[in-house]
Amino acid sequence: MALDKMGFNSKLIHAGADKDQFGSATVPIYQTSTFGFKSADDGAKCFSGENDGFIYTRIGNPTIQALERQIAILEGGFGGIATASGMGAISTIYMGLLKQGDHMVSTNAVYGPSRVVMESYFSKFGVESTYITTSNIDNIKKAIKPNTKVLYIETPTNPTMEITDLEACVALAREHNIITVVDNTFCSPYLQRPLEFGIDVVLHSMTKFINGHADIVAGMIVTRNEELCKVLRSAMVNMGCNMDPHQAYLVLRGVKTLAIRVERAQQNAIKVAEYLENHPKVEWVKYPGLKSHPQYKLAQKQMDGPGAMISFELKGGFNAGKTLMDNVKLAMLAVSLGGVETLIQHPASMTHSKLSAEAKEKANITQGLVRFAVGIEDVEDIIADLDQALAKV
Ligand code: LCS
Repeated sequence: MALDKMGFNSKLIHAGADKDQFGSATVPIYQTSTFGFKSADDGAKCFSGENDGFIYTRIGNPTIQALERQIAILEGGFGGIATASGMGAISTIYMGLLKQGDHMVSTNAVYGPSRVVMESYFSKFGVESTYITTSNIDNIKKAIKPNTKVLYIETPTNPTMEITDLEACVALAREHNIITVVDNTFCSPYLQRPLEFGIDVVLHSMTKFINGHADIVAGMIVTRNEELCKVLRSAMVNMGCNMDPHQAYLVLRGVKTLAIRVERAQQNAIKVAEYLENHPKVEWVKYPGLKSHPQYKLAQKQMDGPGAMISFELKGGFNAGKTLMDNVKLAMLAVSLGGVETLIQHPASMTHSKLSAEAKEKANITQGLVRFAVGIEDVEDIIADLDQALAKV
């Protein structure tokens, strides 16, 4: 059966499984830095692109290529570019798409370092950027300038769970000849496929849901067309943001269970979000599966489910949140998300601590905001853990 005719679950199992000469069920780890050429002519032709043999692992490797193909198929794109980390993917995109004098419009509540890289480093080379609440499309319209080249969207945002209308962004960007980029980490391709809405480039921190087992750091870019794929692959290869074959093997192993992991974590998250919303000590909860979420309808339109990330604030603000974090026992007090284990963290002092106080305020990253990444444990245990910790607040 052709891969493109398969359902999502079948693609998870079969799209990465390039068979080797022995018919192995999994993709072998080609743990090599370099590949021998058949002849001097073959070497020259591999470099010129006439022959498609492998050359050197920073440029390409069979284990990594199997993963790139699989994630590109899951996202419905032309091709994938694997990177050492999610930040490697983001830096590659900035480097590949922007030059001196260009401008980028971005979501203000993006993952902290996605903004730090642009404001602290790319700004030194004359790239300008503006950060706004992209869930309001009028803000994007106002932020676009004649030199805007990239519209960079994170939806839902980390950690504020704000949702941006992908279709509206594409329509607006096309009017102005702007390349659209979406960080799809919080959803994974199981819950959201931005290329289907016309987005040009998708990226992932595969450290999160795609790998799912909290044992590696990894990134991926998927482009809708060949031209963008070439530009970004060249940036990745030349900057050395490449993945390692062993890393690729672990992601190929983890991604097979993406659908059942996300399904289970999401079922748990719906119950946890409802529990929190009804708790007297909770001030507010932001979760796309709750009717109280400001973009609840939009989430239903562009996401196949609300996911497993929740942000909330307790009535006692930061001190109450601190007491909660110090008293949970099953939930691990740690950054990251999308693994099988439940994690809790405080964005203002942890993942987003490098943002200025003003940037945090504009992005709604309040001092009291607690981020909860729901895992696949028994939901009764997750709720009992929160219950005993909240009793101490
Ligand atoms: N994009 C998003 C939405 C992220 O959440 C992260 C990491 C990245 C990109 C960067 O990926 P990495 O290089 O770490 O693979 N988010 C983290 C977080 O929320 N806690 O710790 C890391």
